[in-house]
Amino acid sequence: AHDGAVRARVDQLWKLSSSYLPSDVPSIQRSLVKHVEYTLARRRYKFDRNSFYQATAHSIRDRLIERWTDTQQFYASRDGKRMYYLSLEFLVGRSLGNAVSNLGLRGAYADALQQLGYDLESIVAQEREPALGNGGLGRLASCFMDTLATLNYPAWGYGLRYKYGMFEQRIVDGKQVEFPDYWLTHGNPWEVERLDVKYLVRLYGQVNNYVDERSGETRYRWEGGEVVVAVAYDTPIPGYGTYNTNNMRLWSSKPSHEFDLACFNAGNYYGAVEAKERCESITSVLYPSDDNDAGKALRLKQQFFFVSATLQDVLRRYKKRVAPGRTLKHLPEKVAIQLNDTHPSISIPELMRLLLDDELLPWDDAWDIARMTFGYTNHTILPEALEKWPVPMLTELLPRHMQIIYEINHRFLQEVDAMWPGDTQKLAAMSIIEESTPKMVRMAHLAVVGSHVVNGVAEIHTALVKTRLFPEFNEMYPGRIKNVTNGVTPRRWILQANPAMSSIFTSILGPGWVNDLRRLETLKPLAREPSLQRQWTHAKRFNKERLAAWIKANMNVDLMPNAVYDMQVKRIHEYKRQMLNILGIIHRYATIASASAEQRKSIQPRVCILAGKAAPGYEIAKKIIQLACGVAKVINNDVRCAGRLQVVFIPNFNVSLAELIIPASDVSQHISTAGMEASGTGNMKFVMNGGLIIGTLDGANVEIARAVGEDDVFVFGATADEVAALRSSMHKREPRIDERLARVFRMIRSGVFGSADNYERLLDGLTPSKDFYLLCHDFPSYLDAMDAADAAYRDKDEWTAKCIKAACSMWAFSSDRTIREYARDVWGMEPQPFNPPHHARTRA
Ligand code: T68
Repeated sequence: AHDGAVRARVDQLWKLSSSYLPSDVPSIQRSLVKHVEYTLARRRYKFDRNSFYQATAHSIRDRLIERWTDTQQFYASRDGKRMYYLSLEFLVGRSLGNAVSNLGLRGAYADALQQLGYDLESIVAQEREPALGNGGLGRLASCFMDTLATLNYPAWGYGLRYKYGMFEQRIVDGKQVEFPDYWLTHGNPWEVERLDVKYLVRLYGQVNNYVDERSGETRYRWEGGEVVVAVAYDTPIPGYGTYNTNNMRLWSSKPSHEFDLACFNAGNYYGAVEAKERCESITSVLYPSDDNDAGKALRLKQQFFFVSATLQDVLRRYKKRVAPGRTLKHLPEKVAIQLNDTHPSISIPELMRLLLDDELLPWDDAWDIARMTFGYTNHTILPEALEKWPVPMLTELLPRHMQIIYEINHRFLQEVDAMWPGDTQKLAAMSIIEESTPKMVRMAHLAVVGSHVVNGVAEIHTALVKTRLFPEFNEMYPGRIKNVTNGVTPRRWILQANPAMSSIFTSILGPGWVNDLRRLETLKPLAREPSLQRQWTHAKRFNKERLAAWIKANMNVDLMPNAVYDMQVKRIHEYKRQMLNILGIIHRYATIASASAEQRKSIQPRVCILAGKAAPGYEIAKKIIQLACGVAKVINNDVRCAGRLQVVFIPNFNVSLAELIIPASDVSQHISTAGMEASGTGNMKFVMNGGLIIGTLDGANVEIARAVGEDDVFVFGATADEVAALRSSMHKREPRIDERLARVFRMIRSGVFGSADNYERLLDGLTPSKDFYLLCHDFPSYLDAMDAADAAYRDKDEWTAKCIKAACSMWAFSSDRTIREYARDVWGMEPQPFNPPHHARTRA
């Protein structure tokens, strides 16, 4: 507590410094030069591009920090409800371009840099993106962070600061090879290390009990074991067109001091060093698997370490704000915690432990608080991706949590029995504990029981969650399972990724469309106007050339500019069916190869682009990449394909590449076996950027088709219900397959794309009686959909009109719509717009 005189002096100093940093061009330039000299300690006139990136980042960071600290102080003073988004992954992408754009300083920084000999875009491209996520789930978390700030919601993201993010993928001899991603090599100007914000996290140890003298009840204490320290690293998250700046807090593990000393005192030097390494290893690496590596002890440690530090931090903040009569019972009025999949679901027993053992609350009170605080988002119904932890592992690492889980389950099963007396099948199906050897804890069941809302991420997905994944839970807790369809932020995925298209929107509508995507609807009646069509076609051409230039520079392939750009970029998975795409490409190749030179002229030129990482242990997915590369090599070197067909597998797909690739697409493929892709978010990004989709009736495709009109989405394949029926009759399927597909198989088997031995396992899974992903079944209708797309593309004006109408129908897939729904239906939270005192505002 400062005395009044000190406060007054600080106020005075702050006012003297004329409030927020000025952002006119000369002031920005002064700040750049100052950062080169003082922050980077470089010679004043010796600027290289990377120093300039660093200096620009620091200059922007200063402008973020003042808004950020003031926003946080404002939230604290308002004492409204806050939301904490708990995610083991955040795929933030590059920050510099996002920050200049969200702060409305793109023009000023571009001018400032230009006069100093640099182009803003090339400076922005210097940044190495942190890859702290696998795919859609991690990117969704970052889209949500952008929207939460933009819509002025008081929300924080919590996650882990992995030293090694998602591996770097290189293609060596036509195969994926993984390289470590040490993304911190050149430092990270966006984070602030908070050495003073740290918590102790316990692992292992034992549970002791004692009798509480006041109440006479038996109480429990978790003691002993190892203690690790969690240190906070904070990153400001600016909103677009608002002063609100939120926080993303990532934890890093460090050894605890006491622990080291204990070992040293015992004279065990090597033991101390080893223990230190073990502590630091907790946050060393992101698990690069987007289903899940069941039973990896380090992954469970990561999850608990994350949750324990986060809940301590959340409770400390809650308790700091004393209001008359407020107790922990009121926690759910002030705090909402959203669990991004089950990965942080050990939060539920951890919050129970804190309330029971530290706060000494009765069980029922603790349970009501926990349940009303948590919401759980499910991102998959695939059985292999549902997290389960072996009871022996949990018991050893988190003995008190295991006890609490048993107690939760005991009480829950009593409820089940009351609802369905004597129904042992129901008990077995719903139990949080699976009675296998060893027994397993079903984290999804724990999350459903311990949350007040469970949500799926697209309508069809939520329907399947209700009917197939949790039917009994849905019956027992009617209304608890809700749908909140995913969305993506138009700031990154339209405004930043596609300046060419954005400037068309802004020139007609003004800048307001960026946070009110509904305004694009007014352009739909203009879709056939020649002047709009001309601008649109130019923008698409510009984006194709931008991508082609990158591919030329990085892969030395010359792409045809006048072709259909057809893309499938996402994690490699059997259910996503990149294989179906490749089989289709081979079929197209066969058609071209067997055509006469004259016939070939009438074939629509096409550039097929694939990209995506395979989990390092997922052999089939790696083979799919190998086949894609093999096919690309053959087709690109076959003169018969010249001017007709090219195939490129772009290595190391990440957020930055997505921003380059997506705006260049004419069509993209979202072709998962129906019922298997929870939502997909790439599908939304492609349509927003003026591409049409070829897809199955799966995930958000269904809703996109409804929004843009069924005629403008090329739909094919079995529906989710048909898939279920087809699978159950699989064993009696005839072995006959489509003749065109048989020809494709023969080509692969004859070694056209490299030794057939490489692909035997791939093809083996594709006989009709084993074809779990239904490639054989869907292949003919897939080709029909591709033909329909080709035919539609021939009428250029009509195609352009379709693209304009589709892109301008996408408002519901903005994460702004998604977050408003969560705020209303799950979090019960209101926006808290922060406006700095008038004298503090920047005049640009
Ligand atoms: C994706 N899930 C869904 N998981 O597949 C996609 N999993 O349909 C959906 O659009 C997206 O989530 C957002 O809802 C994932 O990306 C993972 O990355 C993952 C990571 C670790 C463990 C399990």
